[in-house]
Amino acid sequence: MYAMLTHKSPIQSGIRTTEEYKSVNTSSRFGRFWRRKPPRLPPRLTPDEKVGNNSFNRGPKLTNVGSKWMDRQRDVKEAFIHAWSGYKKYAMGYDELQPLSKIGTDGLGGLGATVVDALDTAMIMSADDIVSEAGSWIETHLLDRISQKGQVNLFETTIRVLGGLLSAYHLSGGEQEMNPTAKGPRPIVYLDIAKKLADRLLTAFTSSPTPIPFSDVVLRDSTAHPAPDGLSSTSEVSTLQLEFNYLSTVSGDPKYSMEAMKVLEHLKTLPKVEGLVPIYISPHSGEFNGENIRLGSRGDSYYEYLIKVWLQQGTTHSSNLTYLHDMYEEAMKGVRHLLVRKSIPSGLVFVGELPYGSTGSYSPKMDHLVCFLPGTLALGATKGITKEKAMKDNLLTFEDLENLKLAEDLAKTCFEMYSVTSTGLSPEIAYFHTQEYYEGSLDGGNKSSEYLNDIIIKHADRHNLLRPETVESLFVLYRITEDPKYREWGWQIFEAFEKYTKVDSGGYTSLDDVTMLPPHRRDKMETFFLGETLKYLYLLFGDSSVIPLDQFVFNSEAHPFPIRDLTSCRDHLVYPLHGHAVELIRRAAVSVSCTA
Ligand code: DMJ
Repeated sequence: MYAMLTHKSPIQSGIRTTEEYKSVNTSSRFGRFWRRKPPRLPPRLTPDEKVGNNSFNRGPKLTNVGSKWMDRQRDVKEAFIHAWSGYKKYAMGYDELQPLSKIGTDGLGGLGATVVDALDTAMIMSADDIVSEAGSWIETHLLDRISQKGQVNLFETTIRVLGGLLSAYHLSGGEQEMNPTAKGPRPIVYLDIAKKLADRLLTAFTSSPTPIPFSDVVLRDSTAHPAPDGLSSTSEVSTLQLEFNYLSTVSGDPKYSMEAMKVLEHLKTLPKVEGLVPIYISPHSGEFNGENIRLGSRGDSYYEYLIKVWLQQGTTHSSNLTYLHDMYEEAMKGVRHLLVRKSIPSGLVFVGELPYGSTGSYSPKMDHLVCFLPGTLALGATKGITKEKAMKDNLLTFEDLENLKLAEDLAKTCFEMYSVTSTGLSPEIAYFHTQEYYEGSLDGGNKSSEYLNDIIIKHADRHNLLRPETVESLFVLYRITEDPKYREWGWQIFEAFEKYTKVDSGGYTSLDDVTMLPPHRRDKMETFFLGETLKYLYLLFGDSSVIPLDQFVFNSEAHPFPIRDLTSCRDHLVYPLHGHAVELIRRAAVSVSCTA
């Protein structure tokens, strides 16, 4: 605390002075907390902090390791500013930017998805101008859009827009009923809009004859509809709960959580294959449809939310959600038993698919989307603390150790999916060479990769959409194992994005073929490039005490929500205090965790 108030920083302009800070806090819950428990003395500063980690003005380069990562983190922030500047210039208020055509496009229903998805990344990076621009657009336009727009997808709107609003509410000081940055609107504005949006989205649950929601909502008349084939994706119906739970916590209205949690309670009762589930489910019957099992598209975040929703409640609050932990653990055993294999000749560990169920043939196909799994496995194993601490305190079960090992093996495979191509960027889908499966002459084009014969990339799968899953897992694995190789891998991936996807006039673009030099560009900047990819890279290169993984849980679109756990209050006091964003996030975390 003392360190924060006296630390001189060129970007602390939004931080209150000592006197302002004291007076604001005398009536806040945060203030009450401090009166109860006096702050510790300032922690010792690391080399990163001593040179001012929060300064984004390039000074003389320092030779130590800390300064290398500070420089790299600054490069990621510059990339974010470049991405935003293209969006702002050509597409402000549209869902996405087409950076080559220099126009905006509404592929997600027209709620300005990039603005909302990018906002908390800007907050975390202390990109204050962007926080103001995005915040003021949201305050001025988003409510009208919500009441006037047509059909939106329940899942996409929940993870990107509702999730983005809620994390912005939290990171801007919402629970403290104050705005510590003075950038953008008051936090309550984000919460009010989130509630109005969620009230309409709730129709997807309440219109369905079963606990499984319909996939789409028409916002202007609050009606909900099933997808044309009548089915919902399993991952979509099970990837709403972090957001609706958190909204219930901060709004005090249980209805959001109740509807969303009915889905998971219902899924608990359905038959599974060693914990694994088909990728479609019918909102009409409430039953799974078909036998296709995979952890890629339509399956992925079912597994992610099982463990994250359990973690969200805090381990001391979660006894009634133990079933989620059990479902997760059974599913991961199923993954290890039925889906994990090794490629030949070089033995990359991968997760394949069972398109015809457990009795049908195995497909050695792995979507890039599956690369969320290493991060989720590592998080589930240590619950967000470091591996070293978990081992020292004897906290890891046999299952945790198996999952952690698999996490590290899969993270390597995901990284090799990038480095096997001539651009250094991953294809959307890879196949792996096994005894039963081989297709020649379909490699990634990087002749120096030792995995050129292990990874097969079909022509139709060679595109790259700027997806986050691999850097997400590298970030989580770095935090948990503290192995610097994950940072180095992340840097290589970032450099490839810079080299091949950056558009000079502003923004970044998806690619058609990562195996060709130069790659043909696709003309689309997905919202998750700002919401997830650049956020995870920034956090990977930064101080591990920013948004600690035992105190925050990231939704599927990388929007962090605080974990509810009274026992961790102590830990909030020992964050290294080196900047605006850290202090902002620390105060927000304290308020919810220690006064809930
Ligand atoms: C994001 O919208 C989310 O991460 C989602 O869960 C899966 N796909 C994209 C990013 O690839």
